[in-house]
Amino acid sequence: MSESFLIKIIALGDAGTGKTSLIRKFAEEYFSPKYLPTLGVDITTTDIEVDGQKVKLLCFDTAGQEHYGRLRPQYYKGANGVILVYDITTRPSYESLGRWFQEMIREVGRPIPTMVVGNKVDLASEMRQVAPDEGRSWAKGNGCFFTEASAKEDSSEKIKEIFITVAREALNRGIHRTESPVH
Ligand code: G3D
Ligand code: MG
Repeated sequence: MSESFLIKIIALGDAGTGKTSLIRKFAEEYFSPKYLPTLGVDITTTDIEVDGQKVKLLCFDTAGQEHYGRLRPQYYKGANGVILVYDITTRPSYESLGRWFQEMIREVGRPIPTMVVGNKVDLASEMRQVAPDEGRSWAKGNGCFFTEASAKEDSSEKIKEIFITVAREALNRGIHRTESPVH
């Protein structure tokens, strides 16, 4: 039996970009979020396999309050990976990427595997405000993975790849834990 790893992924990005929707779509088949009122976060736990390794993934999501002030350090504490979300139809959410990324590095203490997600691509033809190349080049410049996605229309399998990519990178870099960060 292989050892089971724990990986904590935190969702970052402006309110309304689709963080909660992405996590729900990813965890559709297992969805059972636990709300921890003391932290002001939703935690979704899923057991997945990454390249034959068993991984317990804990997805931390802000419970509607992106600016959670004094709770912030606990949200970031022990994070092993990030999904950093902007909305391709709302340019300011793209312009916020740097602020979220810097805050993450400050709180976690080092860069950790990060996937930048340009969400709501189903609305691209009518409402796009950020070109795919802009997202891609921001991600590349900051050492992050990049994808565009639609939490609304993409399959659960496709959204799952976002989380698996981050988890795989964390495993490859030895950034994981064997004990739950949730007490
Ligand atoms: P957040 O958790 O980042 O704040 P949410 O974002 O997941 O709550 O999503 C904010 C709104 O955007 C929701 O609409 C949600 O349904 C919508 N949304 C999320 N992802 C997508 C997407 O890929 N495409 C489209 N078209 N909409 C999306 P409401 O109206 O419920 O506020
Ligand atoms: Mg939310």
